[in-house]
Amino acid sequence: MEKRLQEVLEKRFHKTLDTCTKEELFHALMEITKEATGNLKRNEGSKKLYYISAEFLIGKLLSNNLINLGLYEETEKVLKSHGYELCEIEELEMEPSLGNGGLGRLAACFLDSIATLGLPGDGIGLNYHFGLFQQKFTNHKQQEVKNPWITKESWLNRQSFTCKVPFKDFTLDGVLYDIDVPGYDSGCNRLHLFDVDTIDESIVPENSIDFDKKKVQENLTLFLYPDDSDDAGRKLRIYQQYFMVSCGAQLILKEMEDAGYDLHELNNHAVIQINDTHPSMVIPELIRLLTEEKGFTMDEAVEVVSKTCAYTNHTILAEALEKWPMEYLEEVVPNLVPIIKELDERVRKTVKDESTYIIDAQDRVHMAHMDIHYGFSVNGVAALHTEILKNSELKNFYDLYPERFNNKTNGITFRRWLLHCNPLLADQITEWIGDGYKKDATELKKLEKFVEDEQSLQNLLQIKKENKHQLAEYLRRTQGIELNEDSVFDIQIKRLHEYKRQQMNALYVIYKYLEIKSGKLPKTPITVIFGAKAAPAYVIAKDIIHLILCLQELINQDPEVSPYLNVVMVENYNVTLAEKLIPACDISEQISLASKEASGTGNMKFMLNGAVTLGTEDGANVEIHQFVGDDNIYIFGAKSDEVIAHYEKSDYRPSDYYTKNPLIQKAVEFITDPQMMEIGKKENLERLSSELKNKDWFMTFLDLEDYIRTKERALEDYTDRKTWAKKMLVNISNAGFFSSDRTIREYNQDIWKLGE
Ligand code: 26Q
Repeated sequence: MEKRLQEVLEKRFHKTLDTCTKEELFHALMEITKEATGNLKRNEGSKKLYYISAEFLIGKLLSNNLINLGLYEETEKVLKSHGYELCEIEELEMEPSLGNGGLGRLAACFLDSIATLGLPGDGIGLNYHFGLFQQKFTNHKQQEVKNPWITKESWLNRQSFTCKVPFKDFTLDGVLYDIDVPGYDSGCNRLHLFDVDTIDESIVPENSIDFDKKKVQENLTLFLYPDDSDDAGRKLRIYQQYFMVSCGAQLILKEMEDAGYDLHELNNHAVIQINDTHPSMVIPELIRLLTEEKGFTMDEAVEVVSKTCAYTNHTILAEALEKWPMEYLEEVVPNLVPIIKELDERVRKTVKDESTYIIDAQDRVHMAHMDIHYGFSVNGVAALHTEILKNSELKNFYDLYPERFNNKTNGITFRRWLLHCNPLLADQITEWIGDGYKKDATELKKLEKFVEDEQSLQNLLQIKKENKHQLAEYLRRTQGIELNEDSVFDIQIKRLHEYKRQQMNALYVIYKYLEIKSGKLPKTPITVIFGAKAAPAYVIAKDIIHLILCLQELINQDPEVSPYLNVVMVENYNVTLAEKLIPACDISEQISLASKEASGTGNMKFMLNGAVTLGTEDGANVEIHQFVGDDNIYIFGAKSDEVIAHYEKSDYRPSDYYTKNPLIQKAVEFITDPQMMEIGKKENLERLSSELKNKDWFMTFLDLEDYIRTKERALEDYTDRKTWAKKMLVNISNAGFFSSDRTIREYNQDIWKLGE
């Protein structure tokens, strides 16, 4: 490594390891890493997976790739001997922001595991130049600015593949950039990101995310749209989605033909995993290409495509299920309209249940319905989620096709979420049980024998303390935030959404503030940390950010309260910040309204890093609970059945709780307290308060009292450090199941069947 580094620095910059700048060193390391990845063997086989997704939230790649290539330690040593830290070089890398949250990060973890397991499987997505917006706070509000992450030299490798994508009034040329995906001690796959050569970054002003929405040729791949977009944004999303699937479908067919396969046997050589409904148009697009260009009859095309495509559902929120007005499709992708109508006709001929039709009475196209009728597999992402799909949300489809439904509980890659982000813990685990767990995560179970060992528990606490210190240093340096390192770190980091109930956590903060004001001091100081972006058009979500930022100022400036309670909202929460926050966490907040969070994956990352979950019986929390047992998790709140019943009967009234419960009333009233109004904006605080009192669609008040009680219990238990350390260790030892290697093995066994 040292020799190669010196060579590259000399050739590129006429510098040496002792004279180069950190930027030059970063670029040399990137070049060497790309070279080493390029030299890996490609994972191959007679059948290949295509994981098609509008999002791949891959995070920074330098350290991750060095780890997977087995070069990390050597590189670290060489840099150290010349006075550099690898982690400071890594800070120069821009984080690609090609995802909103869970679904995009899941796709990235999956790519890592697919490559690691040696399976031939590539990702297909879009190369958004500015990705998801960058979040700035001004006047206690979120501001969105563009995030130009692509630098002159990057991980992207331009490929020669091109294709034409026919829209209504014009045709766009698709070009392809690949990012290599090295497996951990394994071969390599690729992430294919399609782009348009005519994109014009200059149509977006500095410090803004505005642009001319009509110039599709110039804007198609500029931005990733957040999960709650305005109308103009929605139409652009159809452009993006069709562009992605058309390019993807053409690439897949070309690879199949190049390999000499008969396209009539496409399903024997390719499987396409559709990541939520965002890529669903790949089904009609493949049918279009096969019938128009490859001489297939409609019957032949429909049959082979249906045997090739599999669909993953990530949500049961009705508003997130994509339904496109036919009018939009006619305006954007008229080529697909007759095919979608034909697919709908075929359903109408054989299926009685009108609720499953692709085109509804309002002439809207239900993407998920198309996926289920014309795919061979439908999966949910956690046990509870899949049960809810089968028994309520998609019941009518389950009745039609029970054999298609299956569960694949999500997972995370332990390379990034343990080895990279928490080297102290990873090294300690290796010392205790050897490094077999790095390839077989279930070996973590061996840690359980240390739960009665005093010294081991002390070590674990010491590691947590050091990680909290490192986080404090990092936030001081990068965001000017001061943390009380001796406080309990209680962390909620995820996209801002009412169903995730950051507002409930904020109400706890108010409760605690009022307690402290009345003289009831906590035994251990508490720091409540938030990180979240809100979709720019999601008004209430932005009001919740406003509330948190106002509380942060009020509390941190109050000398009576701030020694005991602090609120911190980190700016621009992203993968890089998650990697610093998670290892430092004591209490992991997973407090969604039961039935609403399909799985969650942050919950798994926290568990793996020795945080204890405070959560509802929702998503994968249910499975975490089963693994660690009642004593090692704090569960509260209504169960999913109860919540679903409330929705069915529409009998939840926030006012019932508000008027009867003085604790809730006092906390809610404080949102619009004069002190708060002085710091924040009346309009925002009043709107949020009235939303809670009158609507509270995600039933904050239903669970608030139990939440406060349970959180108080957790905080009390935290003071018994030894008992708490046991809980930490039990969580780590049971995290093995949540490795994405396990998830991917299951996808392969049950759905993809690669390498048979
Ligand atoms: C839809 C239409 C128009 C514009 C945007 C969208 C859109 C974009 C992104 C809809 C949804 C998303 C993202 C969804 C998501 O991240 N879901 C999460 O997926 C995780 C991985 O399975 C789960 O763990 C989370 O529970 C789920 O919320």
